[in-house]
Amino acid sequence: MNKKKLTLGQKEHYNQKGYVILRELFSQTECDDFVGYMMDLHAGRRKLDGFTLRQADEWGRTHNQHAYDPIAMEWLIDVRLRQPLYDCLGEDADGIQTMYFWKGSEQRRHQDQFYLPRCISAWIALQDISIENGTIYVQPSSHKNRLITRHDFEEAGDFHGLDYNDAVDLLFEENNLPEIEVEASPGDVVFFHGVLIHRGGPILNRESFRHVLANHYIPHGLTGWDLGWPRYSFDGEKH
Ligand SMILES: O=C(O)CCC(=O)C(=O)O
Repeated sequence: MNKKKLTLGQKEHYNQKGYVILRELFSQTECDDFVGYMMDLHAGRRKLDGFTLRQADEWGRTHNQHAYDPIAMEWLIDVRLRQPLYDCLGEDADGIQTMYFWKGSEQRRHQDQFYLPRCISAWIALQDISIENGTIYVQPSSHKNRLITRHDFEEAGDFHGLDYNDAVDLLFEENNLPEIEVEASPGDVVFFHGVLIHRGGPILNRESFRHVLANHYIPHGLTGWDLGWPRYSFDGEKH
């Protein structure tokens, strides 16, 4: 394993705030190469079996590209991500999901563990990212409050009758904590807790790109993973 552990301060930041940013974990060249590759795929200059966009709109995003693309797989289980994930989770991680964004998502507030129980995220900036091109906004320390689950929408549930994102907005208000935007440069990685409330911010410059690979992981020892997707350990093992 790459032994570069999080410092005590970084661990404390993750535990208290629900996220930690490691700067320049990947090089500019690696980021540029990946962005170039993704632009080529999008333009059809390169062919890759299985390559599709998740949404119908022009820039959409890819979903679980690692399942058919060895390059995306390398980015999911890159050794430099292993120790930070270990330090945040307290155990080794398995990769379960990748999403490549060419542009900002403007996705409403949510908690990733609603979709992927026990997950943690490694959000990898492949270029400069700010409020201009639709960075993510996080509500620090919101991971210390509750996770909204599907049970909350059942008849006796706390958020019965509400739309999921409206429910998260309510929880966000109740938390009464400030929200901050993430500023990132190529190669920076934001590790964040799956209960942390976050969103894709508005894109102020509609022409701008915002190349990001968002990876999701679950604890290696987690049993009862029922989404039916394969999980990949950092040793490259599929299980
Ligand atoms: O990058 C974004 O805009 C959204 C990412 C996100 O919500 C996630 O990775 O869970």
